[in-house]
Amino acid sequence: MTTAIAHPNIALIKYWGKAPETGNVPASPSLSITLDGLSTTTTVMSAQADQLRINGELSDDVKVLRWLASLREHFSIPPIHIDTANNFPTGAGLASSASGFAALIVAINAHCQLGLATESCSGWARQGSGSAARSLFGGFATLKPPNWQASPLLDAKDWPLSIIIAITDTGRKAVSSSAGMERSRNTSPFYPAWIEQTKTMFHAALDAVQAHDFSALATLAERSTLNMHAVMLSSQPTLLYWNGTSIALMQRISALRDSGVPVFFTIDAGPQIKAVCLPEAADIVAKSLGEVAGVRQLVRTGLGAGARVVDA
Ligand code: 2P0
Repeated sequence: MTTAIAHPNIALIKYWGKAPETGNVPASPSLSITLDGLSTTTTVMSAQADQLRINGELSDDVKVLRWLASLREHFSIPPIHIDTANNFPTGAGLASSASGFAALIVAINAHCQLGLATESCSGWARQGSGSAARSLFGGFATLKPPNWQASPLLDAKDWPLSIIIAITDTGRKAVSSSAGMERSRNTSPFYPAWIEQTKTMFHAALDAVQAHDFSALATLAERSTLNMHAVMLSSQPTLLYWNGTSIALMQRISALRDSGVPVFFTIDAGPQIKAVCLPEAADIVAKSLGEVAGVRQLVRTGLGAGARVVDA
């Protein structure tokens, strides 16, 4: 029996759209921060037949089962029980598939002695879910060509940032990320510009992180979020992942920054708002976001470590 833990990550330069080749390859590079407080814990044990449990319930999640089948085309993996649980809402724009596939490949790699290096685990995690590739590493990570395995960029301790997640709705999203990306690629008139712009912004963001330039990173990260949501909104049918509270939170964070507070927002395919700030601003940001009507819960966290085995 082997247990692994992984944390979700939030992309600051986002990926939304896949390349034409097989293997779940993104169409553009991305840069992320791995979180600390939220986690997926996954236990793998040898069994008579495969079984998957997600948050205690038996599941036949097609994404996981297909991924396991493709892993078995390359490695000898006996029947296993997989028991995986998140300490945060699943499928609600909090990157549960990122921490999920990262924890799963790390647990299987150790349990079945596949002998994969972390970068190779990242490549396998990506085939399950693009963003999962980045959760193999802690702190700041990138996912880029040519091999589309993630790489560590900066350690969590080298530039500690605080993250305040404002949860506005815990329901599952109506359109999955994979389906949404395909819809955007096929129908948004802005999609080609989005991909080109992301490549440029990715390089600028690498410089901002290496220089610890919060203000430059804030501008780039908010532009990446808004460009991605512009592509989502201009897809047909439209992909509107926000609710009214999401918009109120964006306005609140913009007002805070205008008043000199070092904070910016980032939003994935869901209605939750993630505020990223320098640690000294975390109290004031949390207090301010907590006052916005419609916020159900605030989760405060920092930058965390990469996926790892915790019990073998
Ligand atoms: C990202 N997202 O870069 C972007 C920003 C959400 C918005 O990658 O189809 O679950 O499984 O590869 O990784 C979420 O999509 O999609 C995602 P698949 P994934 O984090």
